[in-house]
Amino acid sequence: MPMMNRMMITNKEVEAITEGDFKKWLMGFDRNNDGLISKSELREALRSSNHSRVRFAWLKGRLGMHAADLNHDGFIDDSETRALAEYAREHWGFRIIIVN
Ligand SMILES: [Ca+2]
Repeated sequence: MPMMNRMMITNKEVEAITEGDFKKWLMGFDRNNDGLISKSELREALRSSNHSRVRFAWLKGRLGMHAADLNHDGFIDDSETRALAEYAREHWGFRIIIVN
């Protein structure tokens, strides 16, 4: 399991996390250690986040993947985590500080 407590990612009582924290959390679900997040790995990350809005992990994962997978290869790579962080903030209620 990723080191980050699942509640940290969505609990509104808790301070927002940084983009770097989000990336670490996400990459904790890189089960085959290929440096990419697949659809199923993203789904698992969403399920673990335990947020009330994340009830349909399959669909939400699919939409998130669609939004963040900029080169359409079916994976989230290092350069696409920013797009996913922005998507997660807007659509999944994640509290992420994104510094431009
Ligand atoms: Ca992977």
